This record gives sequence, structure tokens and C-alpha cells, in this order.
Amino acid sequence: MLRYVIFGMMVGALLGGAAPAVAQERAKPQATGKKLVVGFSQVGAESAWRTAETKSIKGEAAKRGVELKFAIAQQRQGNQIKAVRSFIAQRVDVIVIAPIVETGWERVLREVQRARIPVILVDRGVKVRDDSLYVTLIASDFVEEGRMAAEWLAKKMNGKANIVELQGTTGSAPAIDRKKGFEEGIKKHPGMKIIKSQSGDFTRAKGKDVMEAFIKSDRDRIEAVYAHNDDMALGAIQALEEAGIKPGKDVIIISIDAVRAAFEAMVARKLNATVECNPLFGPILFDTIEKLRAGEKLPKYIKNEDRLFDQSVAAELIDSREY
Ligand code: GZL
Repeated sequence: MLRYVIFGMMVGALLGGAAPAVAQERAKPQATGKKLVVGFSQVGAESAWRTAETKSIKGEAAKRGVELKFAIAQQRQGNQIKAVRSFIAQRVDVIVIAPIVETGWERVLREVQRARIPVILVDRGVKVRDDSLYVTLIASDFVEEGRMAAEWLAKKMNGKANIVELQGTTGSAPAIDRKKGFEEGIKKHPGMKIIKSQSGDFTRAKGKDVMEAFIKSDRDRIEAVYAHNDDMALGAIQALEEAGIKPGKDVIIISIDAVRAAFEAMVARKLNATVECNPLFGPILFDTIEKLRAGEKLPKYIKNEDRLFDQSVAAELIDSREY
């Protein structure tokens, strides 16, 4: 009799009934031989960085003959969750998410787990109680980026500056951690003070709007700008110029991403430095998916290495930039 009970449980599990949640590491995509189908839920197209990330992932999928189902969320988490549910319904082999914000993912990730589809996070992380809900996160270390920006600025300003901060999307991992890292970095320099801080949502337009407000309220106190991405820094540069303030000279500006437009601004001596956050996820993402399908055990976090560029190297490197 007992053997029939066990058999019944196994059948139930196989049919995806009340199957125990299978840790993502052991969730196997469908058998090889047929074309790999990957569902990718992308944040939006809010910045040059994001466009470069999308291009890299789409390009690599095409190169490897992978069918990529691509869903763009216009920076709304609800659209991402809808896209993930549609990938489940379409029975894709792997789901890739660039999660716009850290919270609100438990429920839909449990649905994916019950459907036994592996999840890979790219670019940004999530806060979940059970990290078996995803296989791995491939991303930069945003806290480290913030620290690198702070250390460079402290050196440039000899440890003394009134700083205004343009934060990224509220609740997103890069905005939370770039702020955290920068604050840690300036803690060692009592003369470095953030006098105003507000979100520009990673876009050039909102970065300009917020900088205009900072200039209005604190024009004569502002000595430096820390922008969580280049697009907002470029918006801030526009606002400064329109106010008759020389960006890069009267006000020192450091940002993050290192997109081509940032290099152009450094060559024009309007941006002083930028910390690279490499968006070219395509190769590492599909290498990781291949390892997953081969049954390899993957680390929970795969780190993208970052580095800082300033005006001293911008002119020689700009032509070699891939994005
Ligand atoms: C960082 C990424 C951020 C970029 C911004 O990994 O999530 O979002 O820094 C982008 O340019 O909008």
C-alpha cells in the first residue's frame, strides 16, 4: 500500500500539483534538442545604459539562435509581473528579469517556481525571504560604485564640498546601494556634505528638472553633483549651463554608467568623472543559461567588475567604447 502512496505523491509532483517548491538550482529547463526559449522582462528604455543592455541581450540571443520573448515595462513593476505570468503561460525554458525595484516579487516568483521554470536576475537584485526563488543575480556592486564615486570626489575636492545628489529610481537596488556606498565613502571626510538629495528616476529630463530646483534653492552653495547615472548628470549639466554656471568647472560632476555621451561630456570638460557599470550582459547571461542547462551549480551572485574614468583618459578611450 505504502508504495502506491509514494507513487501517487510522485505523480502529483510531476503533474505540478501540490509539488514541493523545487529550489531553482535544481529546476531543469525542458530537454535539449529543441530551440531554447527565454522570456526577458526589461525595465524600460529610460536611459542610454538600458538601451545598451537591451541591445546586448537581444544581439546575443540572435547570435546563439535563442528565441527571446522580450517584454518592456515602461518602468512599471506591474507590467513586469504581467510579463512574467505570460512567460509562465507560454512555458518558456528560462525567465530573465531586470527587476525595477527590490520588493514585491515573492508571489510571482513562487508561481514561477511552481511552474518549475528557472529565473535569472540581471542588472538589479530583489529582496526575498527565500533566495531559492531565483538561480542567480548577474550585476555590478552598486555599493562599491557609490564608494568609488565618493573617494574620487573627496580627492578632487580636497575633502570639502557641498554636494547635491540626483538619486535613481526610488526603491531600485542601484539607487539604494549607490546612495549607501557614497554616504559610506564621504563619512571619512567631515567636510563633504550632501546638502540636497532627490530622485531623478534615472532619466535626463527628470535629472534636469531636479537640478533646476536645486539651483533655485541653493545656487551659491552647490560645489559638486553626484548623479546615480550619466543620463541624470547630462540633464544636470544642461540645467547648470542654462543658469549660467559652468559644469565641470564652477561645479564638479561625477556620475555612474560610463555611456558614450558621458565620455563626450568629459572630453568637452563638462563632466568630470564617471564610474562604469557595464550593461553588456548578453554574453555572460547566455553563458550562464548554458551552464544552468548543463546542470552546473551556479553561484547566487555573479559580479560585473566596474572601474572609474575621468577627463584624463576620456579623449583616448572614447573611440573604443562599445556603448
Ligand atoms: C544599473 C541600472 C541602472 C543604470 C541606469 O545596473 O539598473 O538603470 O545605472 C539605468 O542608467 O536606468
